[in-house]
Amino acid sequence: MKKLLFVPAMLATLGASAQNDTLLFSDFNTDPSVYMQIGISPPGNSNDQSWYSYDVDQLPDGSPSGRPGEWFWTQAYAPSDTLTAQGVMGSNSWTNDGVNRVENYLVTAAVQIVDNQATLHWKSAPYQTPRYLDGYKVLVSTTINDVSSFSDTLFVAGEYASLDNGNLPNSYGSYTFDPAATVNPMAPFIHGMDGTYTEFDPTSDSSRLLGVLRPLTVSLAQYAGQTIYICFLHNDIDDNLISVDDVLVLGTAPNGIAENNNVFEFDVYPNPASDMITVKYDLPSASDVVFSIYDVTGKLVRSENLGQQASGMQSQKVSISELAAGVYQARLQTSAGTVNTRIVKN
Ligand SMILES: [Ca+2]
Ligand SMILES: [Ca+2]
Ligand SMILES: [Ca+2]
Repeated sequence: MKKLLFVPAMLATLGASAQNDTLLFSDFNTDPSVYMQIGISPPGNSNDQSWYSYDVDQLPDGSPSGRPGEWFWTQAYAPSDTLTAQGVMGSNSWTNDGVNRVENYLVTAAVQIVDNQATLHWKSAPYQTPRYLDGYKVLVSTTINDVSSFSDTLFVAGEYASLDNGNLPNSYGSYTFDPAATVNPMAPFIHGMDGTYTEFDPTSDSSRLLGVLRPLTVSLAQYAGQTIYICFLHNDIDDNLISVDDVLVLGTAPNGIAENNNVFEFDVYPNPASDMITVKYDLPSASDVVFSIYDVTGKLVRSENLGQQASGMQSQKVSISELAAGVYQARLQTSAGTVNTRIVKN
């Protein structure tokens, strides 16, 4: 009887893992400029392996802080939840312009969606809510990555529009929120309205709570069989800041788990390995290089900044002796793109 129970459990585990490969992941805990073009307009490529952060509105920061016009890497502002936020992408809407919206695009690398099991996960937090709550959208392009190609709306977070009456921190009913910036049939998500993922801010007035990074998920089933780009569009009229963290796409990897479909040579050997591995790669151009290892749930378990490397064939030894036995995805992030390969720890 025990054996009969054991076998189906094994099968269920194997089945689940095939749909939980990490197709895309960034926790922004290390400098994203290794794989992200910051301040550069996405060029309209298909199958582009770079991320892009681009400031369409070009409105200057209205605060004295001199913050960047596009999504920027930061440890400040966003998350009062310091346990989970070692680095996020933040974006500023404080422009003192009551008419024009900021229009800041954070565009992911291309991701190939094999079947209808794929899901997008991320976290977001406003710097302040309900007053000065920033809104944003999650968009998808199924073609190329220029900003005008993001025709699908997956998710909308509403923004602060006005204070109607009263001045109480938890009284969301005292505020109005613009749900979508444009006409959209989707019910808006309002950060903090359900009373969760906020913290009292003792340094601020009573109309402002701090946002805490909140996990969010949407299905990508409609994109089965397509290669897509995902975009976080910060499209808010003059308020404050929003942060995004832990952008993750889970699904079935093309041609089985985490196949090496890379833009340049990337090998790890021996594989399987128990102690030391050699990471070998052929850089098309000089680049900063970050080597990371993720488990099958997409959790980062190891990250090593290998620093600036010359072009050509390079190799580095990395210890994996502390990892538990199992299947992992090894990832190399470079200015030429992000490459992945599957490794097994004995
Ligand atoms: Ca901007
Ligand atoms: Ca982070
Ligand atoms: Ca606003």
